[in-house]
Amino acid sequence: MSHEPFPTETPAVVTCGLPYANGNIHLGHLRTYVGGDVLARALRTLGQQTAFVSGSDMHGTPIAVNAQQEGISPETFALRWHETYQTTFPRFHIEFDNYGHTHDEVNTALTREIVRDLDARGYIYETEIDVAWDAELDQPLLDRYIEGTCPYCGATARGDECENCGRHLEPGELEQPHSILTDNPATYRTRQHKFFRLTEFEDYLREFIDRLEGTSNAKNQPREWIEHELKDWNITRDLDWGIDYPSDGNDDLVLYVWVDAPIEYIASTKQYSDRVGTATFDWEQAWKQGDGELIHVIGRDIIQHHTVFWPAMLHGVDYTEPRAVMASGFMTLDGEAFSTSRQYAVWVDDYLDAGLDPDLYRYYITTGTGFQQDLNFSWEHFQERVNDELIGTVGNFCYRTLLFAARNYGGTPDEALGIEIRDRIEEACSEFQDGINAYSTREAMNAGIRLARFGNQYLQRHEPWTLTDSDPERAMQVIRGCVQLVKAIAILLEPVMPEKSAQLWEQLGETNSVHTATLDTVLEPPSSEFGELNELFEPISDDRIAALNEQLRAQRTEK
Ligand code: B3M
Ligand code: ZN
Repeated sequence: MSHEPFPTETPAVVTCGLPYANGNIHLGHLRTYVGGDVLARALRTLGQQTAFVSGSDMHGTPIAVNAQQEGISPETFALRWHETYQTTFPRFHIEFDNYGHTHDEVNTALTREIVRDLDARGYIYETEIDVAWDAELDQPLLDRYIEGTCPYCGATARGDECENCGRHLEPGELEQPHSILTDNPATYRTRQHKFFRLTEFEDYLREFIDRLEGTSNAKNQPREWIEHELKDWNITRDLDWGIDYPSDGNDDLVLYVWVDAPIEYIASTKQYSDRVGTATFDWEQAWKQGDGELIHVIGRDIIQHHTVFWPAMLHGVDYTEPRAVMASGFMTLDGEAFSTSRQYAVWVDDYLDAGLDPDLYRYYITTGTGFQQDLNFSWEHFQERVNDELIGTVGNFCYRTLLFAARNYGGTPDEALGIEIRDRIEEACSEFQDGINAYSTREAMNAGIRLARFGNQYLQRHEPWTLTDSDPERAMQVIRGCVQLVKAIAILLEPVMPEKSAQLWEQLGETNSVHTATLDTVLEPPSSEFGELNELFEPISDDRIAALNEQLRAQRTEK
Protein backbone atom coordinates (compact mmCIF):
# COMPACT_ATOMS: atom_id res chain seq x y z
CA MET A 1 0.00 0.00 0.00
CA SER A 2 1.25 3.43 -0.87
CA HIS A 3 -0.34 6.09 1.38
CA GLU A 4 -0.24 8.20 -1.81
CA PRO A 5 -3.35 10.22 -2.66
CA PHE A 6 -5.98 8.43 -4.76
CA PRO A 7 -5.77 7.50 -7.60
CA THR A 8 -2.65 5.42 -7.03
CA GLU A 9 -0.79 3.02 -9.29
CA THR A 10 -1.72 0.07 -7.08
CA PRO A 11 -5.07 -1.78 -6.77
CA ALA A 12 -7.60 -0.77 -4.14
CA VAL A 13 -9.93 -3.15 -2.31
CA VAL A 14 -13.01 -1.66 -0.67
CA THR A 15 -14.77 -4.01 1.72
CA CYS A 16 -18.02 -3.80 3.66
CA GLY A 17 -18.53 -5.48 7.03
CA LEU A 18 -20.23 -8.82 6.46
CA PRO A 19 -23.90 -8.93 7.45
CA TYR A 20 -24.79 -11.91 9.67
CA ALA A 21 -27.03 -14.22 7.61
CA ASN A 22 -29.59 -13.96 10.34
CA GLY A 23 -32.55 -11.78 9.44
CA ASN A 24 -34.08 -8.99 7.43
CA ILE A 25 -32.07 -5.94 6.45
CA HIS A 26 -33.43 -2.49 7.26
CA LEU A 27 -32.49 1.01 6.19
CA GLY A 28 -30.13 1.41 9.17
CA HIS A 29 -28.03 -1.53 7.99
CA LEU A 30 -27.64 0.04 4.58
CA ARG A 31 -25.50 2.90 5.78
CA THR A 32 -22.20 1.06 5.54
CA TYR A 33 -23.12 -0.77 2.32
CA VAL A 34 -24.14 2.41 0.56
CA GLY A 35 -21.03 4.07 2.02
CA GLY A 36 -18.78 1.35 0.61
CA ASP A 37 -20.53 1.40 -2.75
CA VAL A 38 -20.25 5.19 -3.05
CA LEU A 39 -16.58 5.03 -2.12
CA ALA A 40 -15.80 2.24 -4.60
CA ARG A 41 -17.63 4.01 -7.43
CA ALA A 42 -15.95 7.33 -6.58
CA LEU A 43 -12.51 5.73 -6.56
CA ARG A 44 -13.21 4.37 -10.04
CA THR A 45 -14.38 7.80 -11.14
CA LEU A 46 -10.95 9.01 -10.06
CA GLY A 47 -9.41 6.33 -12.25
CA GLN A 48 -8.39 4.06 -9.36
CA GLN A 49 -8.34 0.31 -10.02
CA THR A 50 -10.81 -0.96 -7.43
CA ALA A 51 -12.39 -4.21 -6.28
CA PHE A 52 -15.50 -3.90 -4.12
CA VAL A 53 -16.17 -7.04 -2.10
CA SER A 54 -18.12 -8.45 0.79
CA GLY A 55 -20.10 -11.54 1.70
CA SER A 56 -22.49 -12.99 4.25
CA ASP A 57 -21.28 -13.94 7.70
CA MET A 58 -22.66 -17.47 8.11
CA HIS A 59 -21.25 -18.53 11.46
CA GLY A 60 -21.66 -17.67 15.12
CA THR A 61 -23.99 -18.82 17.87
CA PRO A 62 -27.17 -16.82 17.05
CA ILE A 63 -27.42 -18.46 13.62
CA ALA A 64 -26.94 -21.93 15.13
CA VAL A 65 -29.61 -21.27 17.76
CA ASN A 66 -32.13 -19.68 15.37
CA ALA A 67 -31.73 -22.56 12.91
CA GLN A 68 -32.32 -25.05 15.69
CA GLN A 69 -35.51 -23.23 16.67
CA GLU A 70 -36.73 -23.51 13.08
CA GLY A 71 -35.74 -27.16 12.97
CA ILE A 72 -33.35 -26.74 10.05
CA SER A 73 -29.58 -26.94 9.73
CA PRO A 74 -27.59 -23.75 10.31
CA GLU A 75 -26.27 -24.03 6.78
CA THR A 76 -29.76 -24.11 5.23
CA PHE A 77 -30.86 -21.30 7.50
CA ALA A 78 -27.89 -19.07 6.73
CA LEU A 79 -27.87 -19.80 3.01
CA ARG A 80 -31.46 -18.67 2.78
CA TRP A 81 -30.56 -15.25 4.18
CA HIS A 82 -27.41 -15.13 2.11
CA GLU A 83 -29.46 -15.55 -1.07
CA THR A 84 -31.83 -12.81 0.06
CA TYR A 85 -28.95 -10.38 0.60
CA GLN A 86 -27.46 -11.29 -2.74
CA THR A 87 -30.57 -10.03 -4.49
CA THR A 88 -31.33 -7.15 -2.10
CA PHE A 89 -28.03 -5.27 -2.40
CA PRO A 90 -28.18 -4.82 -6.18
CA ARG A 91 -31.74 -3.55 -5.87
CA PHE A 92 -30.19 -0.66 -3.93
CA HIS A 93 -27.49 -0.32 -6.61
CA ILE A 94 -24.95 -1.74 -4.17
CA GLU A 95 -22.94 -3.67 -6.70
CA PHE A 96 -20.21 -5.80 -5.25
CA ASP A 97 -17.64 -7.20 -7.65
CA ASN A 98 -17.95 -10.31 -5.56
CA TYR A 99 -20.36 -11.22 -2.80
CA GLY A 100 -19.45 -14.56 -1.25
CA HIS A 101 -20.08 -16.11 2.13
CA THR A 102 -17.90 -17.31 4.95
CA HIS A 103 -18.97 -20.96 4.73
CA ASP A 104 -17.96 -21.46 1.10
CA GLU A 105 -14.98 -23.54 0.05
CA VAL A 106 -12.71 -20.64 -0.75
CA ASN A 107 -13.11 -19.00 2.64
CA THR A 108 -12.96 -22.30 4.51
CA ALA A 109 -9.72 -23.30 2.79
CA LEU A 110 -8.12 -19.86 3.14
CA THR A 111 -9.09 -19.58 6.81
CA ARG A 112 -7.59 -22.95 7.62
CA GLU A 113 -4.45 -22.07 5.69
CA ILE A 114 -4.01 -18.78 7.53
CA VAL A 115 -4.66 -20.34 10.95
CA ARG A 116 -2.20 -23.14 10.20
CA ASP A 117 0.35 -20.56 9.17
CA LEU A 118 -0.18 -18.53 12.36
CA ASP A 119 0.22 -21.76 14.32
CA ALA A 120 3.41 -22.72 12.47
CA ARG A 121 4.86 -19.30 13.24
CA GLY A 122 4.19 -19.79 16.94
CA TYR A 123 1.35 -17.30 17.31
CA ILE A 124 -1.18 -19.83 18.60
CA TYR A 125 -1.14 -21.82 21.84
CA GLU A 126 -3.52 -24.05 23.71
CA THR A 127 -4.62 -23.65 27.28
CA GLU A 128 -7.38 -24.63 29.69
CA ILE A 129 -10.06 -22.07 30.43
CA ASP A 130 -13.33 -22.00 32.34
CA VAL A 131 -16.16 -21.76 29.85
CA ALA A 132 -19.54 -20.42 30.98
CA TRP A 133 -22.25 -23.11 30.90
CA ASP A 134 -26.00 -23.17 31.21
CA ALA A 135 -26.48 -26.07 33.64
CA GLU A 136 -30.17 -26.44 32.87
CA LEU A 137 -29.74 -26.69 29.09
CA ASP A 138 -26.37 -28.38 29.43
CA GLN A 139 -24.80 -26.19 26.77
CA PRO A 140 -22.03 -23.64 26.69
CA LEU A 141 -23.08 -20.02 27.08
CA LEU A 142 -21.30 -18.52 24.16
CA ASP A 143 -20.87 -14.89 23.28
CA ARG A 144 -24.32 -13.47 22.63
CA TYR A 145 -26.10 -15.94 24.91
CA ILE A 146 -24.62 -14.65 28.06
CA GLU A 147 -25.22 -11.27 29.60
CA GLY A 148 -23.62 -9.48 32.53
CA THR A 149 -21.73 -6.35 33.47
CA CYS A 150 -18.90 -4.95 31.36
CA PRO A 151 -15.71 -4.89 33.48
CA TYR A 152 -14.51 -1.76 31.66
CA CYS A 153 -17.50 0.57 31.78
CA GLY A 154 -20.08 -1.08 34.04
CA ALA A 155 -22.81 -1.23 31.40
CA THR A 156 -24.89 -4.33 30.73
CA ALA A 157 -23.08 -6.23 28.00
CA ARG A 158 -23.14 -9.44 26.01
CA GLY A 159 -20.52 -12.14 26.27
CA ASP A 160 -18.20 -10.98 23.53
CA GLU A 161 -18.98 -7.34 23.07
CA CYS A 162 -19.98 -4.26 25.03
CA GLU A 163 -22.13 -1.98 22.92
CA ASN A 164 -21.66 0.85 25.38
CA CYS A 165 -17.87 1.20 25.24
CA GLY A 166 -17.34 -0.71 22.00
CA ARG A 167 -14.94 -3.25 23.48
CA HIS A 168 -14.60 -6.87 22.55
CA LEU A 169 -14.87 -9.03 25.68
CA GLU A 170 -13.04 -12.29 26.18
CA PRO A 171 -14.82 -15.33 27.65
CA GLY A 172 -14.75 -14.99 31.44
CA GLU A 173 -14.40 -11.19 31.47
CA LEU A 174 -18.07 -10.41 31.97
CA GLU A 175 -19.11 -9.83 35.62
CA GLN A 176 -22.30 -11.37 37.12
CA PRO A 177 -22.84 -13.47 33.99
CA HIS A 178 -26.17 -15.15 33.40
CA SER A 179 -27.79 -17.08 30.58
CA ILE A 180 -30.14 -15.10 28.36
CA LEU A 181 -31.85 -18.36 27.44
CA THR A 182 -32.85 -19.44 30.96
CA ASP A 183 -31.80 -16.47 33.11
CA ASN A 184 -29.74 -18.85 35.26
CA PRO A 185 -26.42 -17.63 36.58
CA ALA A 186 -23.58 -19.12 34.57
CA THR A 187 -21.77 -22.17 35.89
CA TYR A 188 -18.37 -23.14 34.52
CA ARG A 189 -16.67 -26.06 32.80
CA THR A 190 -13.00 -26.42 32.15
CA ARG A 191 -12.15 -26.77 28.45
CA GLN A 192 -9.07 -26.76 26.25
CA HIS A 193 -8.99 -23.78 23.90
CA LYS A 194 -6.76 -22.06 21.37
CA PHE A 195 -5.40 -18.56 21.85
CA PHE A 196 -3.83 -16.11 19.45
CA ARG A 197 -0.82 -14.27 20.93
CA LEU A 198 -2.21 -10.79 20.37
CA THR A 199 0.04 -9.39 23.10
CA GLU A 200 3.09 -10.04 20.91
CA PHE A 201 1.77 -7.51 18.40
CA GLU A 202 1.73 -4.48 20.67
CA ASP A 203 4.73 -2.76 19.09
CA TYR A 204 3.47 -3.47 15.61
CA LEU A 205 -0.05 -2.22 16.41
CA ARG A 206 1.23 0.99 18.00
CA GLU A 207 2.97 1.85 14.74
CA PHE A 208 0.11 0.59 12.62
CA ILE A 209 -2.43 2.83 14.30
CA ASP A 210 -0.25 5.88 13.54
CA ARG A 211 -0.26 4.98 9.87
CA LEU A 212 -3.93 4.07 9.63
CA GLU A 213 -6.11 6.38 7.55
CA GLY A 214 -9.88 6.73 7.57
CA THR A 215 -12.41 8.30 9.90
CA SER A 216 -11.10 9.74 13.16
CA ASN A 217 -13.14 7.40 15.37
CA ALA A 218 -11.36 4.39 13.82
CA LYS A 219 -7.94 6.01 14.15
CA ASN A 220 -8.31 7.27 17.73
CA GLN A 221 -10.53 4.91 19.66
CA PRO A 222 -8.20 1.88 19.40
CA ARG A 223 -5.23 3.66 20.95
CA GLU A 224 -6.10 2.92 24.56
CA TRP A 225 -6.96 -0.69 23.73
CA ILE A 226 -3.60 -1.14 22.08
CA GLU A 227 -1.62 0.67 24.75
CA HIS A 228 -3.25 -0.73 27.89
CA GLU A 229 -5.59 -3.57 27.27
CA LEU A 230 -4.14 -6.12 24.86
CA LYS A 231 -4.86 -9.69 25.91
CA ASP A 232 -4.28 -12.91 24.05
CA TRP A 233 -7.38 -13.72 22.04
CA ASN A 234 -9.50 -16.84 22.45
CA ILE A 235 -10.06 -17.98 18.84
CA THR A 236 -12.04 -21.21 19.33
CA ARG A 237 -15.54 -22.05 20.54
CA ASP A 238 -17.35 -25.17 21.79
CA LEU A 239 -19.78 -25.31 18.91
CA ASP A 240 -20.66 -27.55 15.95
CA TRP A 241 -21.33 -24.72 13.53
CA GLY A 242 -18.34 -22.90 12.06
CA ILE A 243 -15.01 -23.73 10.48
CA ASP A 244 -13.29 -26.62 12.26
CA TYR A 245 -10.04 -25.76 13.92
CA PRO A 246 -7.43 -27.10 11.50
CA SER A 247 -5.54 -29.63 13.57
CA ASP A 248 -5.81 -33.23 14.72
CA GLY A 249 -7.42 -34.03 18.00
CA ASN A 250 -9.54 -30.87 18.28
CA ASP A 251 -12.53 -31.96 16.31
CA ASP A 252 -15.00 -30.45 18.74
CA LEU A 253 -13.65 -26.92 18.40
CA VAL A 254 -14.63 -24.47 15.71
CA LEU A 255 -12.95 -21.14 15.04
CA TYR A 256 -14.49 -18.09 16.64
CA VAL A 257 -16.64 -16.35 14.03
CA TRP A 258 -14.40 -13.27 14.11
CA VAL A 259 -11.45 -15.30 12.80
CA ASP A 260 -13.01 -16.49 9.56
CA ALA A 261 -15.29 -13.46 8.96
CA PRO A 262 -12.65 -10.89 7.94
CA ILE A 263 -10.77 -13.54 5.98
CA GLU A 264 -13.81 -13.49 3.69
CA TYR A 265 -12.58 -10.06 2.53
CA ILE A 266 -9.60 -11.87 1.03
CA ALA A 267 -11.55 -14.92 -0.13
CA SER A 268 -14.11 -12.70 -1.84
CA THR A 269 -11.35 -10.76 -3.63
CA LYS A 270 -9.84 -14.08 -4.70
CA GLN A 271 -13.17 -15.20 -6.14
CA TYR A 272 -13.36 -11.96 -8.07
CA SER A 273 -9.82 -12.45 -9.41
CA ASP A 274 -10.56 -16.04 -10.35
CA ARG A 275 -13.59 -14.90 -12.29
CA VAL A 276 -12.14 -11.91 -14.16
CA GLY A 277 -8.52 -13.06 -14.39
CA THR A 278 -5.47 -11.69 -12.63
CA ALA A 279 -4.75 -9.29 -15.49
CA THR A 280 -7.92 -7.42 -14.49
CA PHE A 281 -7.52 -7.82 -10.75
CA ASP A 282 -4.79 -9.70 -8.93
CA TRP A 283 -5.90 -10.62 -5.40
CA GLU A 284 -2.42 -11.78 -4.42
CA GLN A 285 -0.84 -8.52 -5.48
CA ALA A 286 -3.37 -6.72 -3.30
CA TRP A 287 -3.38 -8.98 -0.25
CA LYS A 288 -0.09 -10.87 -0.26
CA GLN A 289 2.42 -8.65 -2.00
CA GLY A 290 1.81 -5.52 -0.01
CA ASP A 291 0.30 -3.49 -2.84
CA GLY A 292 -3.40 -3.35 -1.94
CA GLU A 293 -4.95 -0.09 -0.84
CA LEU A 294 -7.26 -1.90 1.57
CA ILE A 295 -10.18 0.14 2.87
CA HIS A 296 -12.64 -1.38 5.33
CA VAL A 297 -16.04 0.27 5.62
CA ILE A 298 -17.75 -0.80 8.86
CA GLY A 299 -20.10 0.19 11.66
CA ARG A 300 -18.45 1.84 14.63
CA ASP A 301 -19.28 -1.11 16.93
CA ILE A 302 -16.68 -3.29 15.19
CA ILE A 303 -13.74 -0.89 15.16
CA GLN A 304 -11.70 -3.03 17.54
CA HIS A 305 -11.95 -6.10 15.32
CA HIS A 306 -10.71 -4.15 12.32
CA THR A 307 -7.99 -2.10 13.96
CA VAL A 308 -6.57 -4.59 16.48
CA PHE A 309 -7.34 -8.29 15.89
CA TRP A 310 -7.48 -8.17 12.11
CA PRO A 311 -4.29 -6.21 11.36
CA ALA A 312 -2.44 -8.42 13.88
CA MET A 313 -3.63 -11.55 12.07
CA LEU A 314 -2.63 -10.11 8.71
CA HIS A 315 0.77 -9.05 10.02
CA GLY A 316 1.29 -12.48 11.58
CA VAL A 317 1.14 -14.13 8.16
CA ASP A 318 2.86 -11.29 6.26
CA TYR A 319 -0.24 -10.14 4.39
CA THR A 320 -0.90 -6.51 3.43
CA GLU A 321 -2.16 -4.30 6.26
CA PRO A 322 -5.29 -2.17 5.94
CA ARG A 323 -4.70 1.33 4.66
CA ALA A 324 -7.91 2.81 6.04
CA VAL A 325 -10.95 2.05 8.16
CA MET A 326 -14.11 4.09 7.73
CA ALA A 327 -16.46 3.57 10.67
CA SER A 328 -20.01 4.90 10.46
CA GLY A 329 -22.00 6.43 13.27
CA PHE A 330 -25.21 4.85 14.55
CA MET A 331 -28.57 5.41 12.99
CA THR A 332 -31.84 6.07 14.74
CA LEU A 333 -35.40 6.13 13.45
CA ASP A 334 -37.40 9.12 14.66
CA GLY A 335 -34.92 9.44 17.49
CA GLU A 336 -35.16 5.81 18.65
CA ALA A 337 -32.98 2.77 18.00
CA PHE A 338 -34.00 0.51 15.12
CA SER A 339 -35.29 -2.73 16.63
CA THR A 340 -35.65 -5.94 14.68
CA SER A 341 -37.40 -7.79 17.50
CA ARG A 342 -40.02 -5.05 17.93
CA GLN A 343 -40.41 -4.60 14.15
CA TYR A 344 -39.35 -0.99 14.57
CA ALA A 345 -37.55 -0.49 11.30
CA VAL A 346 -38.06 0.40 7.68
CA TRP A 347 -37.27 -2.86 5.90
CA VAL A 348 -35.35 -2.54 2.70
CA ASP A 349 -37.95 -4.54 0.78
CA ASP A 350 -40.76 -2.35 2.10
CA TYR A 351 -38.95 0.77 0.94
CA LEU A 352 -38.51 -0.63 -2.55
CA ASP A 353 -41.97 -2.19 -2.76
CA ALA A 354 -43.43 1.23 -1.89
CA GLY A 355 -41.96 2.37 -5.21
CA LEU A 356 -39.41 4.67 -3.56
CA ASP A 357 -36.29 5.18 -5.59
CA PRO A 358 -33.15 3.69 -3.97
CA ASP A 359 -31.07 6.65 -5.15
CA LEU A 360 -33.08 9.00 -2.93
CA TYR A 361 -32.17 7.09 0.20
CA ARG A 362 -28.56 6.71 -0.98
CA TYR A 363 -28.42 10.47 -1.31
CA TYR A 364 -30.07 11.00 2.07
CA ILE A 365 -27.62 8.89 4.06
CA THR A 366 -24.53 9.90 2.16
CA THR A 367 -24.90 13.65 2.31
CA GLY A 368 -27.09 14.07 5.41
CA THR A 369 -24.19 14.08 7.81
CA GLY A 370 -20.55 13.02 8.02
CA PHE A 371 -20.06 9.26 7.75
CA GLN A 372 -18.89 8.88 11.32
CA GLN A 373 -21.63 11.06 12.80
CA ASP A 374 -24.82 9.57 14.19
CA LEU A 375 -27.75 10.03 11.85
CA ASN A 376 -31.45 10.16 12.59
CA PHE A 377 -33.87 9.08 9.88
CA SER A 378 -37.40 10.40 9.66
CA TRP A 379 -39.78 10.31 6.72
CA GLU A 380 -40.40 14.06 7.11
CA HIS A 381 -36.72 14.86 6.87
CA PHE A 382 -36.39 12.51 3.92
CA GLN A 383 -39.25 14.30 2.15
CA GLU A 384 -37.76 17.70 2.86
CA ARG A 385 -34.36 16.79 1.49
CA VAL A 386 -35.75 15.18 -1.65
CA ASN A 387 -38.13 18.03 -2.39
CA ASP A 388 -35.81 20.90 -1.49
CA GLU A 389 -32.37 19.66 -2.46
CA LEU A 390 -32.80 17.05 -5.15
CA ILE A 391 -35.76 18.60 -6.89
CA GLY A 392 -35.08 22.25 -6.03
CA THR A 393 -31.39 22.18 -6.82
CA VAL A 394 -30.28 19.28 -9.00
CA GLY A 395 -33.46 18.37 -10.85
CA ASN A 396 -34.46 21.96 -11.44
CA PHE A 397 -31.13 23.07 -12.87
CA CYS A 398 -30.64 20.08 -15.14
CA TYR A 399 -34.17 20.10 -16.53
CA ARG A 400 -34.27 23.87 -17.10
CA THR A 401 -30.94 23.78 -18.87
CA LEU A 402 -31.62 20.84 -21.14
CA LEU A 403 -35.11 22.00 -22.01
CA PHE A 404 -33.91 25.50 -22.86
CA ALA A 405 -31.06 24.13 -24.96
CA ALA A 406 -33.31 21.69 -26.79
CA ARG A 407 -36.01 24.24 -27.55
CA ASN A 408 -33.72 27.03 -28.66
CA TYR A 409 -30.79 25.20 -30.22
CA GLY A 410 -31.95 21.63 -30.78
CA GLY A 411 -29.35 20.44 -28.27
CA THR A 412 -25.95 21.73 -27.11
CA PRO A 413 -25.29 25.12 -28.73
CA ASP A 414 -22.31 25.23 -31.02
CA GLU A 415 -20.07 27.46 -28.90
CA ALA A 416 -16.73 27.16 -27.11
CA LEU A 417 -16.76 26.58 -23.35
CA GLY A 418 -16.09 29.75 -21.35
CA ILE A 419 -13.37 30.04 -18.75
CA GLU A 420 -15.65 30.72 -15.76
CA ILE A 421 -17.51 27.43 -16.17
CA ARG A 422 -14.35 25.52 -16.92
CA ASP A 423 -12.76 26.81 -13.70
CA ARG A 424 -15.85 26.09 -11.65
CA ILE A 425 -16.04 22.49 -12.91
CA GLU A 426 -12.37 21.97 -12.19
CA GLU A 427 -12.94 23.27 -8.69
CA ALA A 428 -15.78 20.76 -8.23
CA CYS A 429 -13.50 17.95 -9.41
CA SER A 430 -10.89 18.96 -6.83
CA GLU A 431 -13.55 18.97 -4.12
CA PHE A 432 -14.63 15.50 -5.20
CA GLN A 433 -11.07 14.20 -5.17
CA ASP A 434 -10.20 15.89 -1.86
CA GLY A 435 -13.37 14.47 -0.32
CA ILE A 436 -12.43 10.93 -1.26
CA ASN A 437 -8.88 11.40 -0.07
CA ALA A 438 -10.27 12.59 3.26
CA TYR A 439 -12.56 9.49 3.33
CA SER A 440 -15.56 11.79 3.29
CA THR A 441 -18.14 10.46 0.86
CA ARG A 442 -20.35 13.35 1.98
CA GLU A 443 -17.84 16.01 0.91
CA ALA A 444 -17.14 14.23 -2.34
CA MET A 445 -20.83 13.99 -3.23
CA ASN A 446 -21.56 17.54 -2.14
CA ALA A 447 -19.19 18.68 -4.88
CA GLY A 448 -21.85 17.76 -7.46
CA ILE A 449 -24.66 19.29 -5.41
CA ARG A 450 -22.76 22.56 -5.03
CA LEU A 451 -22.13 22.59 -8.75
CA ALA A 452 -25.88 22.36 -9.38
CA ARG A 453 -26.46 25.20 -6.91
CA PHE A 454 -23.88 27.26 -8.76
CA GLY A 455 -25.63 26.39 -12.03
CA ASN A 456 -28.96 27.71 -10.77
CA GLN A 457 -27.31 30.94 -9.62
CA TYR A 458 -25.50 31.25 -12.93
CA LEU A 459 -28.77 30.94 -14.81
CA GLN A 460 -30.41 33.55 -12.56
CA ARG A 461 -27.44 35.88 -12.98
CA HIS A 462 -27.38 35.67 -16.78
CA GLU A 463 -31.06 35.23 -17.56
CA PRO A 464 -30.47 33.58 -20.94
CA TRP A 465 -34.25 33.77 -21.61
CA THR A 466 -33.88 37.56 -21.96
CA LEU A 467 -30.55 37.32 -23.78
CA THR A 468 -32.00 35.32 -26.66
CA ASP A 469 -33.35 38.61 -28.02
CA SER A 470 -30.86 41.17 -26.72
CA ASP A 471 -27.64 39.19 -27.16
CA PRO A 472 -28.23 35.83 -28.85
CA GLU A 473 -24.53 35.01 -29.03
CA ARG A 474 -24.17 35.46 -25.27
CA ALA A 475 -27.30 33.38 -24.64
CA MET A 476 -25.71 30.51 -26.56
CA GLN A 477 -22.49 30.81 -24.56
CA VAL A 478 -24.38 30.75 -21.27
CA ILE A 479 -26.37 27.65 -22.22
CA ARG A 480 -23.32 25.95 -23.65
CA GLY A 481 -21.70 26.36 -20.21
CA CYS A 482 -24.80 25.10 -18.43
CA VAL A 483 -24.96 21.91 -20.51
CA GLN A 484 -21.34 21.26 -19.58
CA LEU A 485 -22.32 21.72 -15.93
CA VAL A 486 -25.09 19.15 -16.35
CA LYS A 487 -22.62 16.69 -17.82
CA ALA A 488 -20.20 17.25 -14.96
CA ILE A 489 -23.02 16.85 -12.42
CA ALA A 490 -23.99 13.48 -13.93
CA ILE A 491 -20.41 12.20 -13.53
CA LEU A 492 -19.86 13.71 -10.07
CA LEU A 493 -23.11 12.33 -8.65
CA GLU A 494 -22.89 8.89 -10.24
CA PRO A 495 -21.39 7.28 -7.12
CA VAL A 496 -24.33 8.30 -4.93
CA MET A 497 -27.18 8.22 -7.47
CA PRO A 498 -26.07 5.77 -10.15
CA GLU A 499 -29.47 5.31 -11.73
CA LYS A 500 -30.44 8.98 -11.74
CA SER A 501 -27.06 9.80 -13.26
CA ALA A 502 -27.61 7.20 -15.94
CA GLN A 503 -31.00 8.77 -16.76
CA LEU A 504 -29.42 12.21 -16.94
CA TRP A 505 -26.69 10.79 -19.15
CA GLU A 506 -29.26 9.42 -21.54
CA GLN A 507 -31.05 12.76 -21.63
CA LEU A 508 -27.72 14.35 -22.49
CA GLY A 509 -27.56 12.00 -25.46
CA GLU A 510 -24.29 10.43 -24.33
CA THR A 511 -23.70 7.01 -25.80
CA ASN A 512 -21.10 5.41 -23.49
CA SER A 513 -21.87 4.50 -19.87
CA VAL A 514 -21.80 7.07 -17.08
CA HIS A 515 -20.76 4.25 -14.74
CA THR A 516 -17.35 4.03 -16.38
CA ALA A 517 -16.88 7.77 -16.97
CA THR A 518 -13.85 9.17 -15.18
CA LEU A 519 -13.18 12.67 -13.88
CA ASP A 520 -10.84 13.47 -16.73
CA THR A 521 -13.82 13.40 -19.12
CA VAL A 522 -15.97 16.04 -17.40
CA LEU A 523 -14.80 18.74 -19.76
CA GLU A 524 -15.26 16.77 -22.95
CA PRO A 525 -17.86 18.45 -25.18
CA PRO A 526 -21.43 17.25 -24.58
CA SER A 527 -23.33 15.56 -27.37
CA SER A 528 -24.96 18.01 -29.77
CA GLU A 529 -28.26 16.12 -29.70
CA PHE A 530 -30.16 15.07 -26.62
CA GLY A 531 -32.32 12.11 -25.72
CA GLU A 532 -35.87 12.44 -24.44
CA LEU A 533 -36.09 14.99 -21.63
CA ASN A 534 -37.89 14.33 -18.35
CA GLU A 535 -37.90 15.63 -14.80
CA LEU A 536 -35.41 13.51 -12.86
CA PHE A 537 -37.28 13.46 -9.57
CA GLU A 538 -40.89 13.37 -8.44
CA PRO A 539 -41.94 15.38 -5.40
CA ILE A 540 -42.94 13.35 -2.34
CA SER A 541 -46.36 14.42 -1.08
CA ASP A 542 -47.47 14.95 2.52
CA ASP A 543 -50.04 12.17 2.13
CA ARG A 544 -47.32 9.79 1.13
CA ILE A 545 -45.30 10.64 4.22
CA ALA A 546 -48.34 10.25 6.47
CA ALA A 547 -48.95 6.77 5.02
CA LEU A 548 -45.32 5.73 5.51
CA ASN A 549 -45.42 6.92 9.12
CA GLU A 550 -48.66 5.06 9.68
CA GLN A 551 -47.13 1.85 8.35
CA LEU A 552 -44.22 2.22 10.75
CA ARG A 553 -46.59 2.72 13.66
CA ALA A 554 -48.84 -0.18 12.68
CA GLN A 555 -46.10 -2.76 12.28
CA ARG A 556 -44.43 -1.94 15.60
CA THR A 557 -44.90 -4.52 18.33
CA GLU A 558 -44.17 -4.35 22.04
CA LYS A 559 -41.64 -7.15 22.10
N1 B3M B 1 -20.82 -10.10 10.89
C1 B3M B 1 -21.54 -8.03 11.78
C2 B3M B 1 -21.28 -7.00 12.81
O1 B3M B 1 -20.82 -7.32 13.88
C3 B3M B 1 -20.36 -8.92 11.57
C4 B3M B 1 -19.31 -8.20 10.76
C5 B3M B 1 -18.17 -9.05 10.34
S1 B3M B 1 -17.03 -8.10 9.41
C6 B3M B 1 -15.70 -9.09 9.14
O2 B3M B 1 -21.55 -5.84 12.50
ZN1 ZN C 1 -18.15 -1.56 28.27
